[in-house]
Amino acid sequence: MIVEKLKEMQQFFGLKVTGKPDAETLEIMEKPRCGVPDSGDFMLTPGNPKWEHTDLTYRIRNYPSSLAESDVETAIKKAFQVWSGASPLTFTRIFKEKADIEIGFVMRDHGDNSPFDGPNGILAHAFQPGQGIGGDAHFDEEETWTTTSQNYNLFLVAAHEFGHSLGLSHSSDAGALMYPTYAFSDPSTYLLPQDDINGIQAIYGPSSNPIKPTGPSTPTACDPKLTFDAVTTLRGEIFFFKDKYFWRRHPQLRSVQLNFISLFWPFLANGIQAAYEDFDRDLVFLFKGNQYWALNGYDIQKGYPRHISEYGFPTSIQAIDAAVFYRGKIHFFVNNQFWRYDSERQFMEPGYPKSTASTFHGIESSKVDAVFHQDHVFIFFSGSRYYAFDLNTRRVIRVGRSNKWLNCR
Ligand code: 2NI
Ligand code: CA
Ligand code: ZN
Ligand code: ZN
Repeated sequence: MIVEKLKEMQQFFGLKVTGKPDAETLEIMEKPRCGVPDSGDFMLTPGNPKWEHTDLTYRIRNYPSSLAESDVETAIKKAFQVWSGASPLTFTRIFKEKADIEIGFVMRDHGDNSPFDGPNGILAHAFQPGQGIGGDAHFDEEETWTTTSQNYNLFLVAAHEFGHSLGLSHSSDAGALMYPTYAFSDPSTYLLPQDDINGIQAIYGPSSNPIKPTGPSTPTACDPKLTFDAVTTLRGEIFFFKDKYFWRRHPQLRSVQLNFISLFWPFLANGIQAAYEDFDRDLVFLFKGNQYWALNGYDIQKGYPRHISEYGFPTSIQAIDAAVFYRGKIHFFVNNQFWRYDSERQFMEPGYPKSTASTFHGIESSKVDAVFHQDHVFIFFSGSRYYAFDLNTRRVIRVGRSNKWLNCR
């Protein structure tokens, strides 16, 4: 069992797969991880193989039964553009042998000692740069290839495989294209993640484009400048939202996991701005712009998203910074003020908004990013700091770095 785990880890980090805790394995295991595993970096293929010319050619040898030929051609072309946009490489389609990168849809045993396995599992594989089979990409013909969010999007898988064709190995950055597990992203708005840009440029140098491309970065838990978009409890756990991700923390286990918002709630927007848990109704409410959603665990409630004006906000309020539910009242923070909504009687209480600093002495910043509560303490997040405000003594009892909540020092 431990041997299997060690093997898995060695494979992941590109070490020799021995199943034994040897020196290089121990070194990786002892690296500080801040309770968030696998937030790391791109990796080059061992031996650093690369193409010695930048004008690469490709050929589509055959087509899958699951997708129209023109859709395959578009997906492949777009997948190469992902890499040509971030490097000096160019890709030209040719129609006769032998292209640098030969592309084929094959199944089961197909003569390279790496048989495919039918639907799911292994989706595709590609060979590192080199002569002959080097650079070639094979796709499992038994998958259902799509141009949509249905499994599996050919563009995304092809872009991943071509990373291998160019000399990249798997990355440990969960947001990277070269991460070893498939995760859907919308091809129409796809940007090559920064980790993959760093990887391809480490091999081939920067793009010749005068406008240097940059891509989305996966947030790192222990970045001292880390800020949150929204924080809420959810059935005993704490959820910290940031961009298209959230961290999920179990209070007793002290373990923290990074996840995609879209993996849990495919219908939700990225960049959630505020969130609270309604304990009385076992619902979590999430806010972005003037919209909000109600969730019961994984499930969205009927009739959502709704407009925040339903809480009684004036039309001048178009977004909420932070929200917390406490004893039947919802506190909504907007800029340096807050509103209070009576959740039982369903109305905005009179006399609001009030200045945040005048009610919560010590919360002086002009804006709160996120807030949640533990017992009778509100935990405010503003920039890279948090403030624990005791509702009984009505003062700040603790301050610290926001990322302390992700077990960073
Ligand atoms: C995952 C598994 C796979 C082939 C491709 C992926 C993949 C990963 C990330 C994205 C898209 C596709 C993104 N974004 O097959 C199973 C494991 N093997 C053999 C590979 O990793 N092949 O490349
Ligand atoms: Ca398969
Ligand atoms: Zn193959
Ligand atoms: Zn791969």
